[in-house]
Amino acid sequence: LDEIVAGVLEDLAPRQSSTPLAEMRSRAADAAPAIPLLPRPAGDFGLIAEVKRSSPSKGALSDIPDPAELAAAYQAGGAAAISVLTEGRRFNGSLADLDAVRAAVSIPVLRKDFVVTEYQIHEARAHGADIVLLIVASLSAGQLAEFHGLVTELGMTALVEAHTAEEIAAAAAISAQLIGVNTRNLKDLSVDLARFGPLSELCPDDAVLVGESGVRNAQDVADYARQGADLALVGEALVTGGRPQEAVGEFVA
Ligand code: IGP
Repeated sequence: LDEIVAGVLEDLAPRQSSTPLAEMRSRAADAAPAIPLLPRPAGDFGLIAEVKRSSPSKGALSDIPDPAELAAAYQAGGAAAISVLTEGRRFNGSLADLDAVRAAVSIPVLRKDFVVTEYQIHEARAHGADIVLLIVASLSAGQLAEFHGLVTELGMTALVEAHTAEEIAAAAAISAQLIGVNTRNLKDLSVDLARFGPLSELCPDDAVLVGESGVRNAQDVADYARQGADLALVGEALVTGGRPQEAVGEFVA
């Protein structure tokens, strides 16, 4: 994680020198208002469908559709929101992908990146993001509280991602409304959906819960739902399955 964050900061430097923070702040303030994901309709299970080109565990995903077309298919299939990877080095994502997806859909869009500076939050909003991922494991308690406050202040929703009981306690401490439990082990990249249930029980009762990673099919989505998830975040299976619209429909049925 430290290595990924170092790369993220290196890639950020040239952007920040061409568009300084003050300018990015004003672009964020001028952007069309964020589209709310919350509250979710009661009893309605939702899918956050991800645009993903590559991953550290699988490498480049082959024959992936154009991000705008993929996102439009997700929306047509009934996705609750679209996640777009913008991290460049490991995931081969970009802000251009975020722009393309934003232009293609009217549902909430999540900027999925390793957010470690205030700048990236203004940048997300300036590029039309409605939701920003905050990964507890990559932030201090002070940064988590500060960034969560800024995301909220800009009218966006924070998806606070946790992997462990300690990280869920940190999410609860800032009263996160949307908590993602990532069932991928960050050290060995293995996925175990059964990690969701025990961790979800530690979350505040009023938080909306997202099961993240490892979904291969509708049964896996049902597995997250059975364990108490309100939403599932699905990348690879939708990107590589060849029928994104139909798959989203099947996964939320
Ligand atoms: C999607 P999958 O196994 O469906 O492709 O996983 C998503 O959970 C994964 O991309 C993810 C991620 C992250 C990526 C979850 N948390 C943090 C980068 C950073």
